[in-house]
Amino acid sequence: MGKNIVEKIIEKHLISGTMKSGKEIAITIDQTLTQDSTGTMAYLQYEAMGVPRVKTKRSVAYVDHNMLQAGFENADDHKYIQTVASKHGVYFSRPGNGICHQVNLERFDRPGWTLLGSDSHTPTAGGIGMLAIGAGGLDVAVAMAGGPYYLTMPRVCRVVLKGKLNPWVTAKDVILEILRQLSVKGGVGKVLEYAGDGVSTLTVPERATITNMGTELGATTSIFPSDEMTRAFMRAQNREDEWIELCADYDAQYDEEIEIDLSTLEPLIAKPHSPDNVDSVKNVGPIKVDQVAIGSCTNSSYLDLMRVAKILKGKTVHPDVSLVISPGSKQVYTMLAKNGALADMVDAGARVLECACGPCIGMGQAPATDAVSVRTFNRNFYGRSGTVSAKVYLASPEVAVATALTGVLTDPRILGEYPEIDMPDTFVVNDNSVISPAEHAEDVEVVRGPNIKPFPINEELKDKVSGTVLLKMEDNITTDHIMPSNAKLLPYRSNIPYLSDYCLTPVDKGFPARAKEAGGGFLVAGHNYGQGSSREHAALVPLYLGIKGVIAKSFARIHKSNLINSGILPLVFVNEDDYNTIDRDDYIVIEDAVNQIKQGDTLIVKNITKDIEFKVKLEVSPRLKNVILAGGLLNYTKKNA
Ligand code: MIC
Ligand code: SF4
Repeated sequence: MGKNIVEKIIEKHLISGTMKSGKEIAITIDQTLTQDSTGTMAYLQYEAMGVPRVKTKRSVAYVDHNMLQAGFENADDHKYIQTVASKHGVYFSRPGNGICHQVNLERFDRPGWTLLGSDSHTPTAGGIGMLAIGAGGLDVAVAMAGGPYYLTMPRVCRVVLKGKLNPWVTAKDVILEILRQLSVKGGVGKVLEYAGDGVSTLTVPERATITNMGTELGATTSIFPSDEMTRAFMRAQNREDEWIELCADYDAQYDEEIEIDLSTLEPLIAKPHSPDNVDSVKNVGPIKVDQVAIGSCTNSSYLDLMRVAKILKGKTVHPDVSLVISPGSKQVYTMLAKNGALADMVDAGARVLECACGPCIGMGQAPATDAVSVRTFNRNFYGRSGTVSAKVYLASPEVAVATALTGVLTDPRILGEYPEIDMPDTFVVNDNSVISPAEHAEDVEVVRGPNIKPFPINEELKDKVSGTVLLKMEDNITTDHIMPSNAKLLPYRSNIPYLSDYCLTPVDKGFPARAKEAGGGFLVAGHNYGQGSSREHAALVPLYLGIKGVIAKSFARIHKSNLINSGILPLVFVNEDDYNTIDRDDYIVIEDAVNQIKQGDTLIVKNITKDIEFKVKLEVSPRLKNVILAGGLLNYTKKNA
């Protein structure tokens, strides 16, 4: 029987387990990437493992998130990452070199290889045919130390792309359409593998836009075949020698299939506050827009920004709109500068920022009170822009730039002829902002500023786990709710005690104080708890606050594994109706927890306040049970070393 692309790559990297969906497997990791807002924690954890030099084929540490240096904190973190990377064999991509996913796509991603990144948008590399997965920093630290990555063998969903996109309709509209169909939890436990005659009409950066935002489906990852288009992109990046052909066998099997006819799509937009709240630009209509932001790892490629520049050329941004543009990488920025496109943007009145995540993670450019912001990014979660009353919409660069010119949400098809941009035969290649690691570790002293504080480590699980329900939440709580990130908080990513005062405050401002007073307890939530980012802080900070377990209707993949790595119980209601019987301030107890976990997958929870019992499931592999019993992955690893 033939194989699909996912099976082909996993088979080559399989260390243990069988490739049966739902079963735990372990794979080797060829490459890792970290970025600075998750990286400090990842390298502190790596150091705690005591492995002198990374064992991957390539590991890269990026600095792209915490770029505003309003105080010493971010600069300190950059210095720590640069020195710790150098000491342990990790390449360092300097601030200014670009957003990790864009740079990795240009310079390092390889078809057929595996990549583990401490950022949820690591699947961007699927655009080149790499099996690329986002994970918590600790998982990435383990991979750098040469350990396998454990995951649940995903179901593979074949996404058949038919036909060709019409002018002004883009890759962003493809993924928005898929989000409209499948929702933000429709991809959980799955990999989306693209196929069909429409694939060959999409360039690698366009494919990468689709795989990037596949993260918003909750998917493990997304992947495209590696074909002649991939080869042309890699040739233009001066690395054709790293290209291999990769496609599914003609008789490959899939767990499910969806079909998208590219020629029927139109410009789409995700409305506040969820990437799956999708409608057509036409239906939403000409609402007044205050801010337009173009960039992020979803839409900041050379092709995207060249089209934007061409549309802006000789025109003026609407007086009521602030247009900000952040190029994705130094390569993109240099090319725009050299060919004059940068001048066209600046001349039209755009505010061009440095190449970094910037406004996507609330690092500056927070919109005005109640403002409408149209962004080419991948997330519009509540409060993420830095302004809680802002209404953030997600769309293609074409919709964004048309809107910046008119001042109202605009279907770009009114702009006339579509500016076709050809893929360059050669990109400007200059890797001088990627610093190679030191040859001799002893030459490097790791620099640790005062902002770097120790991180909390759990204890072995107790027999009796009890506490108060400190907060009851709805469906789709994001990591931006659990551990908000913005210009004021991102500088404290290495300082868990400081962050703890902001945990879950977008849901309930009183939560941190209540948790501290109670000395910890439980959280209760609806479906898809913890969707979004890979930030471990969304588990480490609750751990610091004494959270012992989260009881939810379902969990998002990366967050669930971060909870387990921290030794926090991720429990799922066996009967969803029990969610309705439990309230904030109820006192709950799990008796004989250790034995209950050892003996089965179901645990009895007693609600003492209501004098009732209900059942919860601990849906984890036997290995992960031991991680939980040990009080988290670091303890487990030490115990088994
Ligand atoms: C994000 O887009 O939410 C981030 C910021 O890149 C996060 C990582 C982080 O929180 O540091 C992610 O996507 O994993
Ligand atoms: Fe950076 Fe935004 Fe991409 Fe996250 S989603 S990596 S914050 S650009």
